[in-house]
Amino acid sequence: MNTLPKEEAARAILARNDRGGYTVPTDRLYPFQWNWDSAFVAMGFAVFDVARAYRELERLVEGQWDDGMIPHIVFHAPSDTYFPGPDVWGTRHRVPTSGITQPPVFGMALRHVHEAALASGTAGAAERTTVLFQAALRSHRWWLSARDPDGLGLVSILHPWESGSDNSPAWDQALARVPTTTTTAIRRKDTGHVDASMRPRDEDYQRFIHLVDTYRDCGWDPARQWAAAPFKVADVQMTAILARATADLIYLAESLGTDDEKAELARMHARLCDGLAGRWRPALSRFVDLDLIAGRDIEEPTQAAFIPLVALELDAAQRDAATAEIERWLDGMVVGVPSTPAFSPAFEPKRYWRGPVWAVVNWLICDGLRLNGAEDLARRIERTTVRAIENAGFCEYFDPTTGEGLGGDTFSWTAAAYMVLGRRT
Ligand code: 9WN
Repeated sequence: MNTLPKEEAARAILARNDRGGYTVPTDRLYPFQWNWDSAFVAMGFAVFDVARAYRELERLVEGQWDDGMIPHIVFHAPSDTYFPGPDVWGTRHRVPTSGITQPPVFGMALRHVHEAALASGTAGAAERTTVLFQAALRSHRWWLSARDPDGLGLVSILHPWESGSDNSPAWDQALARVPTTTTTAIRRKDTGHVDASMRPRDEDYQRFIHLVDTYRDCGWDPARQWAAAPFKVADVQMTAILARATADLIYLAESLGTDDEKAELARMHARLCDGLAGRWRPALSRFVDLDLIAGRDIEEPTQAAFIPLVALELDAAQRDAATAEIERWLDGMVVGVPSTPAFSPAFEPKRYWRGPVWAVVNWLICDGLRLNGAEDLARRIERTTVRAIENAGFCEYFDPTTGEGLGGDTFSWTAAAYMVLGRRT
């Protein structure tokens, strides 16, 4: 098998962040199991240890709620280095978890791990995939019923943390309507691990926790939360990941599912792809979110604009426009794709989701570019991502203008991205 210059270091990070079948994103800053991190990490493990890749997904599913939701954090073991911990969430699952979710990369990871299992002749693959396939299907049903009750073909986030892009400029206006009052005392730990200038601001945290307080007061009931939510955004990044994951479940259902499941997944997929296709804005050459409370498009440019490529085959005009727009965002950058482009007034190259480059975002964008026949651009982005990691280390994110590594270091999903993207360059 090919190895990469930093292969050993990447594997060592996954070993070091292993807490017993699940991987923390990084020590101390994020000391629990995170939902979409683990899905990417499972694909990283699949490069060299398929059984461990399955284990990552199985441990995440231990946190799945009876209604199908897979929470954004599973608190398998206590730690006092992160806020907000289980006491703030006050959920009632058998394992302590948060009460919100994160992008459902799970279904994409499951197909990836299953294919790696078949290729390597791993024992018990069909049985393990089947159990996880059922978990994924339940979670996709939850998405459509809880987060698209009006049948728009778009799923909504009720908290910026659900998007995985917590302080993105895309949320600025919608979040500004959320009060800063909280019943929970805010005791941030993140700024003790990472410089405050690279993290969300205190005011963001006040609003984040106001939302947690609101939904906890709803008893975490999806319908009550939907009715009470002061923040409700139909998100193209989330919808695209769900649509793509649904396509991956359809693929798995061919060998592991029933006819009814195949038909149900096909209906879900059509509904999501239709919804997503309607979010293309030719004048902007990208896809846009919809603020359901204000009833208006969110036009702030962020990486989410290009994630739909992972789910949709664009027509030639759209594809040319989207790739030209990505090229514009890369212009003058040492490493792209920036989470917010340099021409945006909101651009802050070192602050978290307001400019920095994230390796896993590039992974999604490049998969989308490939699906849409833009192989050269995909390879270019992958190469610069891998080079940034080799130069700066396995950091949480990177300054696009310098390539400097920022945020937490020894990051699990960056190690996973390195192994997967590195093998393509
Ligand atoms: C809140 C773990 C997670 C990622 C998110 C990233 C960050 C958490 C935080 O870290 O969010 O979920 O406390 O900042 O934004 O994408 O999953 O790596």
